[in-house]
Amino acid sequence: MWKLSGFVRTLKRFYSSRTIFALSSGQGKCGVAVIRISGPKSGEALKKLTNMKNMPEPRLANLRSIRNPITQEILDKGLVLWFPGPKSFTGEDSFELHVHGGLAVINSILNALGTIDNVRAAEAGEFTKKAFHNGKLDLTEVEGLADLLQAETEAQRKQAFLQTQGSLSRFYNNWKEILVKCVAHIEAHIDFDETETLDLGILLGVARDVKKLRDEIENHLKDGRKGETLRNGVKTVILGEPNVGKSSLLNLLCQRPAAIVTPIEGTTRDILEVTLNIGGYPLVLADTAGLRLKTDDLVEKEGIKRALSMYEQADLILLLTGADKYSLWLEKNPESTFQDYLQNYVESLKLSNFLDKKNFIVVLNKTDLLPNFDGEENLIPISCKTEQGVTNLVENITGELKKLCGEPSKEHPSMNQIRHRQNLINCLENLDLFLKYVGKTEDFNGDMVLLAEYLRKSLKSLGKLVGTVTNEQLLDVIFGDFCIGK
Ligand SMILES: Nc1nc2c(ncn2[C@@H]2O[C@H](COP(=O)(O)OP(=O)(O)O)[C@@H](O)[C@H]2O)c(=O)[nH]1
Ligand SMILES: [Mg+2]
Repeated sequence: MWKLSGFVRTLKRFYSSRTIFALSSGQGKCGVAVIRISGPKSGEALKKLTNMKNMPEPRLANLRSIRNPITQEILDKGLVLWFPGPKSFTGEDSFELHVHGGLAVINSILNALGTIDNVRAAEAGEFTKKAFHNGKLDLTEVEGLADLLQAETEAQRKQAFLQTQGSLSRFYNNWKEILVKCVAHIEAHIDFDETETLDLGILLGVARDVKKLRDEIENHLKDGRKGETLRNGVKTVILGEPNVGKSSLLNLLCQRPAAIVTPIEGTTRDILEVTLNIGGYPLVLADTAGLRLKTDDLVEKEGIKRALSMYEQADLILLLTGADKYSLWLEKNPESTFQDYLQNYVESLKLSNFLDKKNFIVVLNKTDLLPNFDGEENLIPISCKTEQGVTNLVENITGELKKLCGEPSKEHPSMNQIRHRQNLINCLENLDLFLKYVGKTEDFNGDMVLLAEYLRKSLKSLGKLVGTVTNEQLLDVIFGDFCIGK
C-alpha cells in the first residue's frame, strides 16, 4: 500500500517541480490572448518579464509593459494577474498575461518565456494535470472540465459544469466513505476477534449497508444511460420508404441543403449525419437510404443494409411516411385506421419489432397533398414543402430528448462515460460477491478475511473512479483530451 502512495508522491513532486507556460486562449488572431504560466519559477518569470521589484497584489489586474528579459525590448503592454499558490487553478504559483491577440505578439512573448531557465512550454492538459496532482480536482471533475470545453449544447454544458463542481465526485466519495467504514468494521473483527465468537450484530449491520449501497449503485448505473446519451448526443435515424421526404426533413431540421433531394427513388445511399442542437440537447441525426426490398442496384442495397444497422443502434427513430401513400391506402382500405397502415408499413419495410421499440416518432410528411387530413393520434403531420407542422415535430423531438438525456441536476448527477460504468460494475460485482458469501447472516461461519477482501476490491474500483487509485496510462488518456494551455 505505501509503495503506491510513495509512487504518487514521486509523481506529485515531478509535476510540481516544472514551470510551464502556454497560450490558453484560442489559436489564431483575436482581440485579447491569455498566456498562462504555472510552477515554482512563476514569480521569478513574472519579475523578469515586467521588471517589477515586488510581487503585485494577488488576483488584481495590473497594466504593465512586457519585455524580453534578455534584450529588454518591450513586446507589448497588457494585464498581469498574479495567483500565488495554493489559491490558484493548479494549486501552484501562477500568473496570467492578457495581451493583444496578434500572432507575432503572442509568439514574441512565448519566446521570451522560453528564454528563462527551467521554464518550458506546456503539454496538452498539463495545467489540469497539475491541478489534479495538487488535489484541486479529482478525476471526475477533470473529466467534467474536458466535457465543458467540448460542450455544444445547453444541457451538455449544464451536465459538464455540475461535474466540474463535484456533483459526481460528492456522490462517489460518499459511497467510498460508507465502504471504508464497512471495511474498518470487518477488519477490526479480524484483528481482535480470532478466538472469540463472531459478533453477528456487526456483520448484520455491514451486510445491511452493503446491500443498500449496491442497490444505489445499480440504480445509478441504470440512470447512467442518460448521462452517456447526453454526453455523446442522441443517435437519431430517419427511416422510411424511398421518396417520402427523409432528406427533405433532414435539410429542414438543419436549415441547410446538407442532403441531396430529388424525385428519383434511391437518391440517398450513404448515411449522412449532422449534429444539431434541439431545445438545448444534442441530436446526431442520420439520413438513410429509403427502405425497399426490390432493388438490383448494388450501391442502394448496401445503403439499405446500413440504414437497417442504424435502426438497430439508434436511440431515437423518426419513421417517415407520405400523405399521398396513406391516402391511396385509405382508398383501398376504407375501413382501416392509421394504426393498421402503420403495422403494414413497418412490415413492408422489414423493420422487425418496430412497434415494441420505445423511442420512435411517426411522421406523416407531404400533408400539403392531403388538404382534408384531420390528423390522427400517435402521428405528427408535417409538410417539408410548406413547413407546416415542423414546430410541433421539433417540440415532440425535444420531449423525447428530455426523456432520453434527463435533466442534469446537482442532486441526481448521471455517470456519463464508459470508464465510470466499468468501475461501478466492478464495484457492484464485488459487493455482490460479498453479499453472496455472507449468505444468510444469522448462521455465517465463513472467512472474514475473504469478506474484507471483497469490500477492499469494491473500494479500489471507487478509488479508480475518482482518481485516488490511478496509473499514468489512464491519466494520459484523460488529459490527452485537453488542448495545450488547459
Ligand atoms: N409535395 C411535397 N413534396 C415533398 C415534400 N417533402 C419532400 N417532397 C418531395 O419528394 C421528393 C423526394 O424527397 P426526398 O427528400 O429526396 O425523399 P427521400 O427519398 O425520402 O429522401 C422530392 O421531389 C421532394 O421535393 C412535401 O412535404 N410535400
Ligand atoms: Mg433521400
